[in-house]
Amino acid sequence: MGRKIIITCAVTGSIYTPTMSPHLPVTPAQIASSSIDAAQAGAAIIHLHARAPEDGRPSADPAHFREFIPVIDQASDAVLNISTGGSSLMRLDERLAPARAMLPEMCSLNMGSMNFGIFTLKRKYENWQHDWEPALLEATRHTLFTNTYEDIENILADLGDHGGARFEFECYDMSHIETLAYYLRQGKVKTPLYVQFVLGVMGGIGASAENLMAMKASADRLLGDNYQFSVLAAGRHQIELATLGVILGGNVRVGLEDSLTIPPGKLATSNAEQVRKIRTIIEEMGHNIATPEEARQMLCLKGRGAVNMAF
Ligand code: KMH
Ligand code: ZN
Repeated sequence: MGRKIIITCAVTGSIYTPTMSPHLPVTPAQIASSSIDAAQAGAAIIHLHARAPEDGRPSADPAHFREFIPVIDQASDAVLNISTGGSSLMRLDERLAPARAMLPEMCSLNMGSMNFGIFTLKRKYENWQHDWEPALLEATRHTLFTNTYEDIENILADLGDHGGARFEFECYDMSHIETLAYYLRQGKVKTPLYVQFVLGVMGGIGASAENLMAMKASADRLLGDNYQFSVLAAGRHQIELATLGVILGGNVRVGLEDSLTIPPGKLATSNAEQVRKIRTIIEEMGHNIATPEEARQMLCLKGRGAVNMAF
């Protein structure tokens, strides 16, 4: 018998920039329609960042989220998962503002401070649409993505205990699973934990099958039966490592936030195209995709009725 597998689609993020793909959604209308299309294609969870409408730079301004959240909410019953990572260059209070206002069913929680190097993407492009693009990429050479213990605890208390959100625990390396296990032992996190194994970000663990299997073995040892997992591989290994994630018993995350391409090495023309690709693989393996309602049950989410969509 097949399993129910949750597809998350992360539609825009803060890594890639408008010059890199004409298909990256950056305006509120594009983010809304791309999210709705991804949900229709089979994504039960939409992971959301915002961008400034005038030039597409990463934004955590709640006003920018407000321009697309109600549109997605009207057209789809997908779980809306709000990033608390924002961009590695934002201050923590900026990063948290949209989730604090919206009190979503789910939000991301990055499990450690790290280098988050996207400066190497610069060398592939020459004619930038906006000056902020190469400047933002270069800035990651000398900045840290800060997620201290205190930051993590504040997010757990504020958005989790108070706001009722469950978390996509973003683990970029084995050490982040150790940190999550510490909070499990302390009784500070609710089960089932939803662990996102993040591979392929420069500064975190590399995108390889061996590394994914090592992450899974580590989580099995440290978290036991208390967790479910999903796999995200940044860059061109996105689909193949998501496929391995399915084989290993997990769920998947795709989307243009993490990879602009689709096998065999072409630019993906939409988020929905990546969702359809992984959905086909899941179904060919004899599994089913989870609906948003099934994802809510699997992850014990509070339900969309408890979200402040009119924030
Ligand atoms: N793009 C992922 C590698 C977040 O939003 O909190 C990281 C991410 C972080 O999704
Ligand atoms: Zn994100």
